[in-house]
Amino acid sequence: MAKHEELPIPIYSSLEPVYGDGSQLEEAQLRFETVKSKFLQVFGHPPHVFARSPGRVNLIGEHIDYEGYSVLPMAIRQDTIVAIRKHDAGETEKVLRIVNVNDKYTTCTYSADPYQEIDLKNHKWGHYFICGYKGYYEYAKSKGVNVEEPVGLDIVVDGTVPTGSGLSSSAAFVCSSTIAIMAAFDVNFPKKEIAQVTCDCERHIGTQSGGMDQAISVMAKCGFAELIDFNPIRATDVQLPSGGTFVIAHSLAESQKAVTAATNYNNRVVECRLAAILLGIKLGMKPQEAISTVKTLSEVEGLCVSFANDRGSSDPVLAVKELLNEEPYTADEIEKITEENLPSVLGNNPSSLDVLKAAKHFKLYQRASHVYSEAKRVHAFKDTVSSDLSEEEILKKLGDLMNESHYSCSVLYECSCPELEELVKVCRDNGALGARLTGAGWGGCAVALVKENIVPQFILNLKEQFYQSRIDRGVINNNDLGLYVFASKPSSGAAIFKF
Ligand code: NG1
Ligand code: MG
Repeated sequence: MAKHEELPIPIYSSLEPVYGDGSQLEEAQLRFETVKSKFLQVFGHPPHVFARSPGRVNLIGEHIDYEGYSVLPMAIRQDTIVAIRKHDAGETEKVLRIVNVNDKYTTCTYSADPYQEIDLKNHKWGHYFICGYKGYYEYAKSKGVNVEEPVGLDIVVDGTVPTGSGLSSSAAFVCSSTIAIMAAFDVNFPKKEIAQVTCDCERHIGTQSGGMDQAISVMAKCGFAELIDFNPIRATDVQLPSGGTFVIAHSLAESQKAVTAATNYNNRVVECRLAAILLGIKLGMKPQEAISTVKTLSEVEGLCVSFANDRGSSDPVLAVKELLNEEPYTADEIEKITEENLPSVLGNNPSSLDVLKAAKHFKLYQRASHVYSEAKRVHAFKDTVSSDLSEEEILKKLGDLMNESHYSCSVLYECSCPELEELVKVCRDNGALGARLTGAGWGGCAVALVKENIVPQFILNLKEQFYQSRIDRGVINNNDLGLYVFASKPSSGAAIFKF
């Protein structure tokens, strides 16, 4: 039997295989009806095909995917639906018209040129569709697929993944767009290849992302979290202990990652890259060799481990401790070691240059310590789940690992914020076995591991102790609380619908 990740995206003629047969199905039926009538109303035709792809919650393994390390997310039920119709070759208007069922997002129109530049200075929600559009053409071309001349596309989008929340609304949108475009052009590829294409193409938005979000959105399986490995992308099912539930809670601070990339997300990617190069040099590589070959911390882990072995340990963090300065580095200090100026060390990549312009100093020791220790926690989490400990002990250990992960994100990686700190504390005070920020951070959601039998009370307590004051101040509406705090089961991955 072909491996799950080798299979193409499933094509269904009804909603049940994805949305089950309960209340979720009813909600989905309504959404698909709304998308379809919007389509008819705006374009005067029904769509040819629909695609959907879910958001995700990362259980553990934060900010390490772009360093080549495995992560452990699960898909959530919230998703993005994209309905699409390809114009006939005869239709003259070669534009992509992208409409959202939510009027908050105004219609975006782009040329059908697949090689157009995305205007990053002028961020628009439709840009994520264009990422998928460009990705499809780049990929199809590389595969030798006979790509047709660009034609116009009509598109309607409906998303339920809250934006800026660390639940990957962006990947849900990019993946559902890419898959809808493929379906409109009547091609389908193995999931692991689509996971790679969508990861690569989301970078057109200007973030130097890893591949976690797209991989889980495309490859998720209902009922399982997945251990996602990179290079090559692979997904291994992880069955979570039944006595625990993951509760997702929004800090109500929005994390605008595309807008703050230079100081937050891309800054950390650059710091990790510089840390890796410095470690490579300290461990015997010639500066030129390190600059041209070392891209990630995982690539110098072997050297770090041998260094640690010589001192009777196997922990790469030991090499970081001994070889990097705990004090932040200035650009000058790094350049003395690399013997080359930083812009050229970073290949003059435009988004890295933005980082250099904005950065005062570089905390290489802290970032590398986070990455190496977090990578270990992912494997400890996976091993704990499949160990023969009692369920009680398993849950306790998973909670501890989540707490350690949060501490590392907060103190070493500095990607938390006051609202997340408060929320994580409220979660722990109310009986969570562990709680941590999830996703990129700097706002967005926390995820808490809670014993199944206390979930309703736990959510009530969060309401009282975290959300009520914000409802009183008008930050959110009482009726919307269910959008901001909810328990989540592992949901299924991307799908195509042809009715
Ligand atoms: P968010 O911002 O939660 O979608 C981002 C990255 C991931 C990963 C996490 C941090 C994108 C599309 N996603 O996720 O690849 O690096 O941060 O673990 O940028
Ligand atoms: Mg995102």
